Amino acid sequence: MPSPAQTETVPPNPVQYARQGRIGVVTVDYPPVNAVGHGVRSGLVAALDAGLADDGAEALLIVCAGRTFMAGADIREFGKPSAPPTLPEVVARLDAATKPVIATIHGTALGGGLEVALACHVRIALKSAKLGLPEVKLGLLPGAGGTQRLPRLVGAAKALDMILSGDPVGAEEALALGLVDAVEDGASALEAGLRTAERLLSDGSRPQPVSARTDRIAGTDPALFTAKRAELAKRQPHLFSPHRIVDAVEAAVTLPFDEGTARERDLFLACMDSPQRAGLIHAFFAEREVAKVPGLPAGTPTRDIRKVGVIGAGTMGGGIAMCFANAGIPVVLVDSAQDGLERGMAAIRRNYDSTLRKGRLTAAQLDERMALIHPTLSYDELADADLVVEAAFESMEVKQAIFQTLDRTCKPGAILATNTSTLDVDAIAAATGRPQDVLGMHFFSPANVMRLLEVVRGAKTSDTVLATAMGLARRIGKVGVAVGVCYGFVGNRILHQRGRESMALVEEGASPEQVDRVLTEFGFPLGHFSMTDLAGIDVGWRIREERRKAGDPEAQSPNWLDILAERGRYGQKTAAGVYRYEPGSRTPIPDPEVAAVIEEDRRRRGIAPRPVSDGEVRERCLYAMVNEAAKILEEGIAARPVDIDAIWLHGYGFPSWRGGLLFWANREGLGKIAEAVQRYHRDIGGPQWRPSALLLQCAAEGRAIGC
Ligand code: 3H9
Repeated sequence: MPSPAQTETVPPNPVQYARQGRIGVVTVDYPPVNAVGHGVRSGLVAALDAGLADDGAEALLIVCAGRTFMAGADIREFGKPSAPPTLPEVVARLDAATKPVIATIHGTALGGGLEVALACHVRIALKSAKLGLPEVKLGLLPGAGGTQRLPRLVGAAKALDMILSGDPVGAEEALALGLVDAVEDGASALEAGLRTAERLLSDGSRPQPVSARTDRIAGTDPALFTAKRAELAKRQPHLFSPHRIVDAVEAAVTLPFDEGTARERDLFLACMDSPQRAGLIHAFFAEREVAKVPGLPAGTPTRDIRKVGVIGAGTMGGGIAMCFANAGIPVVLVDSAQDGLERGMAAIRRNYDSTLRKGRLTAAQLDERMALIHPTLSYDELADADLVVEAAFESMEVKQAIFQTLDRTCKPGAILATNTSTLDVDAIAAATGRPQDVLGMHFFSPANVMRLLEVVRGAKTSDTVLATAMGLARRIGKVGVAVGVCYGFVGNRILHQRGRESMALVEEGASPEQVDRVLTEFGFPLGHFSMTDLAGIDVGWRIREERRKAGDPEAQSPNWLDILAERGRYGQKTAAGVYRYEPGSRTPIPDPEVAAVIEEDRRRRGIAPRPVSDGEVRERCLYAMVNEAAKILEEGIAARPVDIDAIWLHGYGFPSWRGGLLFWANREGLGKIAEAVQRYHRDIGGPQWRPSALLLQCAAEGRAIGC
């Protein structure tokens, strides 16, 4: 074993050099994730110089302190002038080191962090480590040799898969692929690295730098790149960086290393300049920013959630139960009818079976998760639950009755949450004697898949209850966003405006297909009407019925969607809705029967259809959303623009490369949007086009919303 440390520390932090016996140890310590920012880059060069100049050091070892290896370049520096040394310069120095350099990886080696490891001569991973190049998720490509070195280790096809998906691989898979040289279990990164370094020195072997290897790329079939380009043109036509990734990996197999690296640099800089990079990085930080709720102090006490109840075994309730079971939390699933309960459990089982078939779950995990969900008809079994989420029928009477029962049944301190999407959380809370323990937890369908969770704070919800729900959101892998009480909260309130314009456009002369095409061309995965078919037309129909009963003047006259619902056309689940569907297919097919219903509806309302341009569809759908979002901010229902961005990114498939609704609006130009909103207010009228005061003010002052 090496002798205890003989310290020859090179200041400054965050990278230190110290010798242990004949091994020079370079330690990166830059919390929270050892991002390779300017200080780390300079520190790495200084520590490398120190190690190379240290006659006592025969090999060098790079390890990281804290929870992870370097998790990538420092994203906060992007968009600012890059201070030398750049990351490509750092990795070039490592590659050319005259002593063997070993990297020991724990936690996650991502992006620029993995590129540092790839430039080392030997890579060791702890068994729990994950390795990947996720730059594509930020609109970038690996810009410090990753596109050139990864194919040299794992072959061009696998490298393309990894860089285009951005998903990491585990240590064992990395070993099988040739990405790492060994996997260590039961040792710290430092111990594993020192052991490997000693072994290497004893063997006297001198591993070749990855840049010098060609065995895995020789003979790569050029058809690989043609096929990838065709696939991307079809599957990701909007995205900029994936196409550049294919170019860069192709350069790895067609050009000498130095030329390939220069090509990678050019392509990287082009991605860096693209607006998609700015949008995707905004989306990355938005996801993390929303966890910090303004006015809710960090460290607010939370309650332990060890057991959860879910009321209602329908599609939503079943999906919600799965969310908790997936996180290892036992669930009591309550329904009022035995057959409803059986259908719900069978649907959950089918869902898990399908995940099993896709290889994303093992049979043992499936059994564990099913065993965590306990179906029952009895509310009494909720007596010791720490949290109950009600996902029953969308009716105030039904929900208030359930909350009265929960108030009687659940232990003091249990949190009572409603999954309502439209009803007043305060009115539901008022049915209990503990409104401070009541809040909304609004999941999005399919609840076990969609990452958004609107955490609806009622007038009396306590800080502890809000903080507990926000923490729980993260624990179950959701993006929790705190919102206030209003009809539809944030997401559906904005969706409602888009829906209203989509309907109006069709009434005036557009077709549902045209509206959907404009929205998918903008980057939404589904158009408004395809989404309606997926969610089920009957859901909105029932909500409108409820509103009609409540005397809402806007909901008085049934629209053409209600007529489709009355005919049993509920959407994908009945293979017919706004579109029709072939058995087993989700591809929407325009249906003349629907065109006739729309025609008939126009006649009934005395509307003479007119041609509607794509530009008008785009403006009316999107600008109405922005106007509503600005009103939501004015009213304090959402605290910050970033909350609205995160809600639309994670709940409604807003294209992440556009950053989010308000990030996009700022780029589109608030002046242009405000002018159009005022024009539509004048020409079309209606409360939806009443301009938001905040929007007008920002436009007049030439500033972005939120600045
Ligand atoms: C790149 O490397 C380009 C190169 O190829 C080329 C260069 C020439 N930088 O997610 P968490 C912050 S591109 C700065 O909550 P977790 C994060 O904002 C980069 N900050 O923790 C948060 O801050 P706060 C490629 C970063 O345990 C805190 O760290 N790399 C960075 O759930 C904790 O983060 C990536 O894309 C960063 N790179 O997950 C990896 N990463 O506490 C991006 C994180 O103030 N990172 N922060 O809110 C991740 O995927 C996850 O953060 C990770 C940890 C898995 C590492």
